[in-house]
Amino acid sequence: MKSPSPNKPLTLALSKGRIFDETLPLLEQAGIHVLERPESSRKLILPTSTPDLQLIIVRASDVPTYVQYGAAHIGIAGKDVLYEHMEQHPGGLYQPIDLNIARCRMCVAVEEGFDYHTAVKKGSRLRIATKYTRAAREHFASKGVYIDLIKLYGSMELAPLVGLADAIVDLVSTGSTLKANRLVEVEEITEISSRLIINQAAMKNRGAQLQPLIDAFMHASVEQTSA
Ligand code: PRT
Ligand code: MG
Repeated sequence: MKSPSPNKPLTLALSKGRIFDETLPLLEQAGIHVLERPESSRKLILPTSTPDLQLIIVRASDVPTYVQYGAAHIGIAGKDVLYEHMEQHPGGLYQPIDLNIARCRMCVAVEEGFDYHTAVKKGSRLRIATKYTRAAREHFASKGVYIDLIKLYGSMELAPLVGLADAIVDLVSTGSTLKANRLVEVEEITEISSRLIINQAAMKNRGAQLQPLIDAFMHASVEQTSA
């Protein structure tokens, strides 16, 4: 696993959308201003007011990969994404801080009217559609429920409505997506928030440069949590 060249700016990998939006205030609190918005710019590398820090904008599920391989020194990713990533790539990443941003919960949901708890009690085999195959497999194994897993990459809410699955494992924040699709949450699997992740080799080689940034994130996330 290579560590990025020491003369290059530190690179922070983020996904656009909620993680970017909720990271901005943390950066601002650390006195770091992002000079362009990913929504209005097509650039994938965004400069900041700090010359030795740049951002790269990647898919949420790709953030751990960029950091693991050292293409970014540091990143922010949801625990949902990290848990799935670590199945194939255990180790290689420090995860020092829970930033408490982009909070939601991972849960099991079914179409209104489907009696999930009775199906589980009867020992029925369930078809589960999800992007989170590791979390789903481990959740149902711990309950002793036999499942067939169907891997999807998005719009999981559709699967029960068209007969692709009996249930989905997905993230819920306000609950309005489930409601709009006549689905109900029947079980919470875990709470989710986003963590700071750091390339292990970068921590060794550029620790002195990284530490103030880590401290700033730590400080800003504590401020935010107690605000
Ligand atoms: O969108 P893309 O396919 O590129 O990837 P992504 O969906 O993984 O990225 P993004 O930016 O949508 O989410 C990034 C991270 O935000 C996730 O990895 C989670 O850790 C976190 N997060 C927090 C959420 C939500 N809340 C959330 N509500 N991620 C997704 N959702 C989706 C959920 O899957 C469902 O479709 O929003 C919908 C439900 O929202 P409510 O408010 O209607 O309940
Ligand atoms: Mg999304």
